Amino acid sequence: PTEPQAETTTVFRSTLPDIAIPDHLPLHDYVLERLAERRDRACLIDGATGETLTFGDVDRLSRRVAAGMRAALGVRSGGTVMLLLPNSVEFALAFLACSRLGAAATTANPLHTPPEIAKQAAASGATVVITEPAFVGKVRGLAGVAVVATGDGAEGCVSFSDLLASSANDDSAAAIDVANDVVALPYSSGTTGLPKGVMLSHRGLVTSVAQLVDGDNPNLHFREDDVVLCVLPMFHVYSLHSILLCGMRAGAALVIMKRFDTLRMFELVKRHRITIVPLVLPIAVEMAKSDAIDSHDLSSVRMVISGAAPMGKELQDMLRTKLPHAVLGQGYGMTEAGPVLSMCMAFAKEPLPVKSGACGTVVRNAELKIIDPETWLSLPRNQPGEICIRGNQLMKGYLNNPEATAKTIDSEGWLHTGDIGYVDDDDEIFIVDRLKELIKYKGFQVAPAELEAMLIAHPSIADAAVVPMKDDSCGEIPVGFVVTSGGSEITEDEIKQYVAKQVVFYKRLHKIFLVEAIPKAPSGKILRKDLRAKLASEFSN
Ligand code: 4UV
Repeated sequence: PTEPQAETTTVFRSTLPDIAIPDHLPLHDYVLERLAERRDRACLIDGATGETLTFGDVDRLSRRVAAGMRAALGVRSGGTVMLLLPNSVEFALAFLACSRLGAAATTANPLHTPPEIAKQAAASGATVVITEPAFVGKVRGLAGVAVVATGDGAEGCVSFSDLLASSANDDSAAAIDVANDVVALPYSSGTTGLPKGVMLSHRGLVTSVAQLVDGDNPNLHFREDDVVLCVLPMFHVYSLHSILLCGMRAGAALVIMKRFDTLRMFELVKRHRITIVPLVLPIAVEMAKSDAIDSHDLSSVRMVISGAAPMGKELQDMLRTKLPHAVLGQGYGMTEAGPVLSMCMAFAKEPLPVKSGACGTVVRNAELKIIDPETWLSLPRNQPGEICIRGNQLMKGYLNNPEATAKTIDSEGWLHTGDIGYVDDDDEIFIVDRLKELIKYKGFQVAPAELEAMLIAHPSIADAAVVPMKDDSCGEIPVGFVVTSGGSEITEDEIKQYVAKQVVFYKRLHKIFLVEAIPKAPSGKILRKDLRAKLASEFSN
């Protein structure tokens, strides 16, 4: 009985059969495949104005934007365009336009600071940035980059309305190599280090969308008569994929909200009879705690999806009592995984019962395994280990970083997520811990390496480490351990300010602990587990 179980790999698969995926189609053709029968149906609804674009409008206007970008800005197959936009109709049109041109859209949060934007623009090789007039000041100085501003435009910029009015010919449609051409280039730090460009190909995204919404019994059953709330930011892969692309493929209408506001959201649900609400933990917390939830008619909501960060059983149960008409469940995604690894089976056309706290069952046309992080040996059901996934939906790799790619996707094609979880007797996945350094603040990524480099660059700081601290409303908050240089009198507040000035709001350090030394392994690697344990015991409250 001491026999090693080496050669046997326990591979978990969806409980649904595999499906045929039309992965020969470029992404835009795939999501608009049934255009002819949906031309007059609502596709994008601007939540603020009620203005509605039909599928026909979206098709026509995205062609114009593509033609305009080609003619006025020289965007070609293989090029890169940065979308620095809040949720908007323009985001959707520009994304589809890039797809049509065979160009990659690299998405970024418009609240990023100018240095953060400049870094991504340069690393991604973007030659065009599309943004709102309010953010033009952040990108004016970028060398070799043309700026497009939405609305009436801004001085020195190409205006988005001019692209929309383009009469340029679009019959020069790009020949797209679906397996190789990158259509989306979101940035993610993955399991370690600094943010990197994640190359998602046409084939990868088509596969991932199909895994959710295609087939006779879709895992995520979006219908043509569904109205999906789009409040999660489209620049993050969760919303881009599971709201915009899945919604369009299924023929549902999207109600676009620029920024989250509980009351406004309840009003929009009522006005548009919204049926599907994808959210992240902090929105779920706000909803569940809001007194207004009881005085608004939310009975149209039939599905509430939570993802991007853990949602505990308690919150899930609380939300369930507030929204008795809705099915509640989780999706589990990771940018590099294409992005979706698993989805709640209660969302299927033929739903299955699920447990609170589970984050779904592995998607179809994919393989998932759980391994011992030390030995890489595969583990059986109910034993926690590192979650690995394999399939055509995975990223092609990190842009210009084969070394980081090889550390994430092994030679057998398995992507190592850095998440610790197990698969139970009913094939449901539970995430219990994170092996990787990544911090998730309200579902947003915070890369410790980025903040550590910034801290160490300060003349009064000798060493630093950044780790997550549990937080009820944000999920996790980044906190820093800092060793000051000899004789320095720098205060915790000064350190916090120094970082806050350079980064977007969600990367700010919430607490600083001045310490004598940062615990490190002989290799020099920060012992993050020790610091997390220290936080949990000594520094809590
Ligand atoms: O790379 P990323 O920022 O990616 C995401 C994507 C989430 C999605 C995408 C499509 C969906 O339909 C959906 O439901 C969710 O978050 O961060 C990846 C890491 O976030 C943690 C985990 O550590 C990933 O490696 N994470 C994501 N989803 C969950 C989660 C979850 N449901 N429970 C716990 N942790």
